[in-house]
Amino acid sequence: MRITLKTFRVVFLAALLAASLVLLPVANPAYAQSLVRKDFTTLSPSEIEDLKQGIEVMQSLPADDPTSWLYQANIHGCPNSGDAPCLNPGPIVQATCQHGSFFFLSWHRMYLYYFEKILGAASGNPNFALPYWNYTYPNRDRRQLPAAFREPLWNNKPNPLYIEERNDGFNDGGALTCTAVDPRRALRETDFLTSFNRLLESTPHNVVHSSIGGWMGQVSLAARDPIFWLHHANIDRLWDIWIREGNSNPTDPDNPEDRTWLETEFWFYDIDANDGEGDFVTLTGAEVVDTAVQLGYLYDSYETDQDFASNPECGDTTRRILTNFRKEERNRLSLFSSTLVTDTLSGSPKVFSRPFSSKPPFFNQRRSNVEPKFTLSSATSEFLTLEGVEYDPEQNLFYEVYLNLPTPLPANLNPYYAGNIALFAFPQGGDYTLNISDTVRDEIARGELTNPDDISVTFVPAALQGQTVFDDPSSIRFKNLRITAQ
Ligand SMILES: [Cu+2]
Repeated sequence: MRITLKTFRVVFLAALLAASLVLLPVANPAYAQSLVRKDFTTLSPSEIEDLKQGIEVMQSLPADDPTSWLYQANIHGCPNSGDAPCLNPGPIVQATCQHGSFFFLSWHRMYLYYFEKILGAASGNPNFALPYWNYTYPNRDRRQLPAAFREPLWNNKPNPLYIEERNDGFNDGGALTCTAVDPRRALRETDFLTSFNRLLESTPHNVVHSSIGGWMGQVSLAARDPIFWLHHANIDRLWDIWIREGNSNPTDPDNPEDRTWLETEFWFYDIDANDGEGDFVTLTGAEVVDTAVQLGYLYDSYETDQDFASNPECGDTTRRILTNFRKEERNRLSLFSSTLVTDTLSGSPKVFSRPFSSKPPFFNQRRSNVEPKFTLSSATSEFLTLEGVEYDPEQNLFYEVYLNLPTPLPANLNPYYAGNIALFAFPQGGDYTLNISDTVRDEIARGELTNPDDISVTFVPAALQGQTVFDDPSSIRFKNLRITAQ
């Protein structure tokens, strides 16, 4: 059975009672009735049929029906113009997705919860649960779009899982890069509001959106691609993995930020509300912290394979891009003034370094707030900021960021990797900041970084494993590049 809002408090109380008596979660009655969201690759053929069936039914409904595919997608975002404008200008749930805020994880959990009920009802399977795309693996086959999403036809008609607009390559079996899916940086953070939520939103979340591209690369259309929902189920699962590793969500109602996270209400459409008639309802963060007890679902696995170093393919694409670039493109880089950089990242690597050296075309970047003696204490953080970022709304690639890459290139680039720049739902004109402290600290410890003025930054475009040429690259423009210590 599903837990509806009506039964939720009863179930919650029952679970509290049970939890006080029983230590094993499997013995908890609330767990026993949970739906289990499965890894898509483990679904049976009939479960895949149910998924396709449900999507097809939702897609057949008119866009002003709150249970239709377009209405549900428009809750995330909808285009303001063009041939597919916002079709449901309802006052409450249009284009309300939360990104770049500490509601990112909780809002998307609520969104998936109500969507899963609608899709389940449309599928005809009373035990339907939303599957997840488990791409957080070093193995290439896990990083491919599942085969069922790549076949244009299903029973001699269009396959609802197939979206032609995706980046070239993914529908042909191309794979996400290891840097796109690696959740380790996010998972090792310990504070939900200030770091974990934000880092998980960046990688893998934003990076997977930008890599898949097409509809997935744009907030206004992303949820129209069925892989969106499986991608977000995996992000939701990673949140629970982090909890199971001993971390905790905001809990303190006396702390204003915690209270805002716990108590802010968001609107959705619940098919079970109003005695099954369906109605608009609200949920808060406090009501979605325990998926089994409060929402009635679990995941089939809470593990990730994080041994990315064991796959020699990880990092290989970046090496090939940089090797070609260093040989052939070196002289094509522009030279910038020392006080203001206005530059565009667009489909080829860029290196910025200081001080200006005799090796053209490197760039002399003023650096502020640097401590006179170059150490980075544990209390100090180093940030790389792209100021005044503007970008094509339809992103189809992201950038890996490396610090102080040596020449010639080392076999292993990982020690120089500082993170990703992926723009999805990022405010136009805003400052994009990356915490590079860990990489800087490691390079100091290895004796490779001895002078703060010697930092160089390399941006390497990426989308698909093995892709070294970017034919119609989306661009990112910024007004200045800064590195600061705080
Ligand atoms: Cu998303």
